[in-house]
Order: sequence, then structure tokens, then C-alpha cells
Amino acid sequence: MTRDTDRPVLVPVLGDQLTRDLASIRGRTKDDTVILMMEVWDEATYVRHHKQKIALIFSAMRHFAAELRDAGWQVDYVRLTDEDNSGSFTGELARAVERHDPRAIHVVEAGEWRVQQGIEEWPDKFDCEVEILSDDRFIASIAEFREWAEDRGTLRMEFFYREMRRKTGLLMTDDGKPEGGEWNLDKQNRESPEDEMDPPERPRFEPDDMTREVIGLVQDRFGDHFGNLDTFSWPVTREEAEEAADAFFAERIEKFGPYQDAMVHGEDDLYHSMLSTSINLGLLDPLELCQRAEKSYRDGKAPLNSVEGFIRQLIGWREYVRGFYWQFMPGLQSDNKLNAQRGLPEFFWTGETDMRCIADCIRSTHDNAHAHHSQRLMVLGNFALLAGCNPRDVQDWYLVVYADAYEWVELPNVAAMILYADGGKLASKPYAASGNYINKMSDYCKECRYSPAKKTGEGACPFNPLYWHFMHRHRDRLENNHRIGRIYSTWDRMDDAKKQDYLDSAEAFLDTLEPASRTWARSE
Ligand code: FAD
Ligand code: DLZ
Ligand code: SF4
Repeated sequence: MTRDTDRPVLVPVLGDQLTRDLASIRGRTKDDTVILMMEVWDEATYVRHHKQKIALIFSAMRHFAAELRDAGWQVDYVRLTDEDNSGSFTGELARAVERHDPRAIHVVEAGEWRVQQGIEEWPDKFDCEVEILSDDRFIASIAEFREWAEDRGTLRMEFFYREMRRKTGLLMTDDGKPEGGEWNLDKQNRESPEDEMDPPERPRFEPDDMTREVIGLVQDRFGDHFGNLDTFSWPVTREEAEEAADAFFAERIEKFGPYQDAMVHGEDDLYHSMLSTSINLGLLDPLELCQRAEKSYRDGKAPLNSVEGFIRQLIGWREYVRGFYWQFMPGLQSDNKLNAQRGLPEFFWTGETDMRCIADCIRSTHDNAHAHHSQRLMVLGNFALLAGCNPRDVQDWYLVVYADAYEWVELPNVAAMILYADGGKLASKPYAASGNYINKMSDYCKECRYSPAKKTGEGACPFNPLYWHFMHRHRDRLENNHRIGRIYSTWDRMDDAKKQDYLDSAEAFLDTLEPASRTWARSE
């Protein structure tokens, strides 16, 4: 009979948990641990992910398994194409339990609600101890966010962010005040793009043999999914991700702040870090990145507004949306407080539209599996909001097309931040904007077939009439909103003919939109 202590602890590591510092690996000894990693069909196909996203996750998983093995860990790695692959995490765990007869299973909670539901059934399914550990790669635990949220009627990122600054000590003075006297320097971070912008190129990583094998697999099995695979150049190891981070801190952080909201045709990265894929996979630690950013400021290499802006995105927004997700799931998935029912237009998938801003954002999305924040929020998101696209289609689109997309971060940004589908729990007002805003923050409009200065009729920027159509149709809900309600006095001052002109122009444009087939995002 095998003694209990001779039986190993089985440690399943999910595709976005790729760090040796994971709570389930840290502190374990190599000789009584089997690490289980699983490529499974359920994860690869629950939506029809961008080809680069699947290649990135599989390649990073395989590289991480190799790194663990090199360091002496026992890794049981299940490949997607293994003959007996059951297709699911639970099915693969069951097979691994047969193989290893573990005395216990230690797993870190999943990022996504859907996966976590399955994990919570494991204690009943398996005849050994199952320990589900908190994911301490986040600064705030789910319980901590819940406690913070329960004390207040209105949730706002800004107040949560201040708590995180205090907790981490980032950009704090010795007497507990924010460095520079203000918590948030966003007002300094709204520069329009300059005429000739030439940001340094980010490092691109040539696929090695392991990545090339995965690219072949993706081409073979998922070749009809959205996206370009030939341009794959993401970091797939911690080493590469660190090189990408080094380049950001050496060359781009200085201007990160001022040009955070700027958009330039054909410039897909600008001064953004391009680190979200590595952070979300676990290749980079967000707190370490923030500490490096703070050091850039303290060493006089980057201004406070850039550094504070970067830190706010990571310990503010990123942590906040994660807490928000767990606070409001599963309801957040089906929220549709603005009753938006329009199918997502086909051009979100094809990029075929005369709207130059949208076409450029879709091109970048298709080629890079990435678009930067303003493009996601103020162009694509703004359009989906104003046109009244239904949250389900928009959520699926964002989850499919971005290499950094996991539901815990995608859904709050989509449902709550861009679509206001939660009715304002996350954002104090909808991020609605007319063509003027895009014109101010980008160079898109200069060569567009439409004009941002033209308000209605032929040649008018579609965002202009859509903006008023949106405001008009949601007056009941928005009129009393202290941040946006005043817009209605502008509307009321217009004569009836002008108002009608706006509404007719918007309707005429909306009538031209072809809804996309849902099979782009999900196999029916
Ligand atoms: P940078 O501009 O360099 O920012 C630094 C880091 O801050 C990012 O890497 C990211 O980790 C974090 N961050 C910034 N903004 C946010 C935010 N709003 N929420 C969470 N983290 C943030 N980010 C994802 O990681 N996955 C997603 O699926 C995702 N979907 C989004 C959908 C919409 C509609 C919007 C408006 C934003 C979404 N974001 C998402 C946030 C943000 O757009 C991306 O994190 C960012 O574009 C990634 O590029 P970067 O690494 O160059 O970011
Ligand atoms: C997104 C994704 C894909 C495409 N495939 C896998 C996979 O085969 N195995 C795996 O462990 N993870 C995959 N992932 C990421 C998971 O969806 C991710 O681990 C969950 O989102 C965590 O909740
Ligand atoms: Fe976009 Fe309107 Fe500008 Fe064209 S004119 S690029 S549609 S904002």
C-alpha cells in the first residue's frame, strides 16, 4: 500500500497563471509535486478567439512548462492534439488523478467565473483534498474588494485607487500624502497628437521553433478564425516579456502620460507599454512594473504625470475592474440597462467601412490582436454605444479579438465602461462623444471621407448625428445625471428642424449597417 506522503500534490496551472511565484507552486517541494498544464478544446473554442491569441497562450504555456522542467519540476503537459484529450479542465484533471493518484490538488482560483464554477465542483468530484487558493498576483483579493464595495453606495475607481496607493506605498510621501500633492494627474495626460510623431519601435520577438509549431497547429485547427497570424511577435517567455518592459521604461514611459489618449493612423503602439498580454498571462508582475515606473520618476527619467498615469492603470483600473467583475458576476454578463438591441455591424469583422478611424482600429486589431485604450474606448466602444449595439455581441467581439482578453478584464470594460449596460455602477456617465473628440485626439479625420465639422446629411461624420440620437433616446435615464445632464439644454436650444435633421441623419446611417453573422464569434 502506498503511504499518503508518497503520493504527490497535483497542481493544475491554467493558461493565464504562468509564473513560478503562483500561490500553488511557491513554497512547494519539487519531489512531491506534479504540475499539470492542459491545452483543452473547451477553452480554445468557447469563443472563436483571434488566431494570435490562441498561439500566444499555447506558446507561452509550452515555454513555461519547459522552463519548469529545466528547473527540475515534474510537469504533466496535455497537448490539444493528444489522442485522449477529453476537451475540458475537469476531464483532464480526472485523467491526471488516475495517472498520479495525488494526495491533494492545489489550484489557484480561476480568473474567469465560467472556469471557477467548474473548479468549485472539484472537491465533490475528486476523492482527495482540494485546496483552492486566492490569486495573490492581484494587489486586492476578491474578498478585500467586496469589503471595500459593501461599505459604499457608489463605486468609483478613483477612491479604490487611493486605497491601493496607500496599501502599496506607491508614489506616497513619508507623511502619507500623494507624491506631488495630487492623487490623479489625468488632466495633464490629454495631449493631441503632434504632426510628425515617431515613437520608438517596440521590440518584436521572432517566433522560435516552439512558437512556430504552435502557429502551425493554430493555422491547421483554427485557420478560419479572425485575425492575421503571420505578424505574430508577442513575448512568450518571462525573459522576452522583461525585454519588452525594459524597452518601455528606457524609451517610452516619458511620453506615456501626455499621449495616453492620442491616436495616429498606422501608429499602433504610440507610447503605450504593450505589456498587457504578458501581465495577464503571468509573465510580468504588475506590482514590480509599478515599482520600476516609480523608480523612473525618482531617478528623474520620467515625469510624474506619466508615471502616475501608468501606475493608475495597473493598481487602479486593472485591480478595480477585476474586483468589479467578481462583485457583479454573473449578472454583468446579461445586463442591458440601455436596452441596446442592434446586431454588431459586419465591419467590426471585415474593417470595410469608410469611417477612417474605425477602419484603422480594426486593421490594428486584425493584424496585432491589439488596439490601444483610446481606440478600444473612444472609437470602437463609442461607436457601439451610440449605435445601440447589443452587449452580448460587443462582449463576444472584444473577447475574441484581443490577445490580452480574459473575461474578468474584458467584461467590465465592455459592459460597464463602454456600453453603460450596468446602468452606471462602474462609470459615472456614458463615454459618449461626437466626431469633434476623435478629431481633436487623432489625425484620423484629415483624410476621412466624412467631415467632423459637418453635423448632418451627406458627408457628415456619423458620430455627430449618432451622438444626438443616443442622447435623445436615453433622455429619461441621462437627464438627471450631473455629469452629462447639462447637454440637454444644448439640445433644447436647437430648433425642431435641426433636431429632426440630426435624428433623420442618424436613422439613415443606422439603416445602412449590415449586422454581422454571430458565427464570427461563436460556432453555432
Ligand atoms: P497601457 O496603455 O500601456 O497601460 C498599462 C497597463 O494598464 C495595461 O497593460 C493594462 O494591464 C492596464 N490597464 C490599462 N487600462 C486598463 C483598463 N481599463 N482595465 C484593465 N487594465 C487596464 N485590457 C486587458 O488587459 N484585457 C482586455 O480584454 C481589455 N479589454 C478592454 C476593452 C475595452 C472596451 C476597453 C476600453 C479597454 C480594455 N482593456 C483591456 C484595457 C486597455 O485597453 C488595455 O489593457 C490596454 O490597451 C493594453 O495595452 P497596453 O499594455 O499597451 O496598455
Ligand atoms: C484562452 C485560453 C485558451 C484559448 N486555451 C487555453 C487552454 O487550452 N488551456 C488553458 O489552461 N487555458 C487556456 N486559455 C486561458 C483560459 O481560458 C484561462 O486560464 C481562464 O480564462 C482562466 O479563468
Ligand atoms: Fe472617424 Fe468621423 Fe473622423 Fe471620419 S470624420 S475619422 S468617421 S471621427
